[in-house]
Amino acid sequence: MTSTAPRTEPDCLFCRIVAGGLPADVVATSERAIAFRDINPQAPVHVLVVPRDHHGDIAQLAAADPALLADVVALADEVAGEQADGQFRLIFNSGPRAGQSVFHVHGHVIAGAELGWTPA
Ligand code: DGP
Repeated sequence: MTSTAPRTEPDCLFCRIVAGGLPADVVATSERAIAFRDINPQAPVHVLVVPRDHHGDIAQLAAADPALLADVVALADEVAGEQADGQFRLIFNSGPRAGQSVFHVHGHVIAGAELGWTPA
C-alpha cells in the first residue's frame, strides 16, 4: 500500500496518461497500476498494463520494485479475465531493437483469439 504520488518523468507519454493529462480508454485500475487499450490494437484484446510509477523497462522495474511488477502481472490477469477468457499473452518489449517505443514499462496483454507464435 502506498499513498504517495507516483514517481513521474515530465516528458513521458504514459506518465501523462497515468496522471489523466492525456485521454485513454482505461479498462481496469489498481492502486499502483492502470490498464488501457492500445491505440493500435494487434488482437481483439490489446491492452497495455502500466505501473503508475515511472520505470523505463521491465528489468529496471524488476530490480527497483519487484512487488510492483507483480501488481502489473496481476492486473494483466484481471484484464484478461474481464475482456477475454482469462488466457493471454503478456509481452514486455525491452529496448528499441525489441520494438520498445515508449520508455515507461508496459505489458501488452494480447488475448481474445487463437494466437500464433510470430516473434520476428
Ligand atoms: P512498445 O512498442 O512495446 O513500446 O509499445 C508501445 C505501444 O503504445 C504501441 O503498441 C502503441 C501504444 N501507444 C503509443 N502511443 C499511445 C497513446 O497515446 N495511447 C495509447 N492508448 N496507446 C499508445
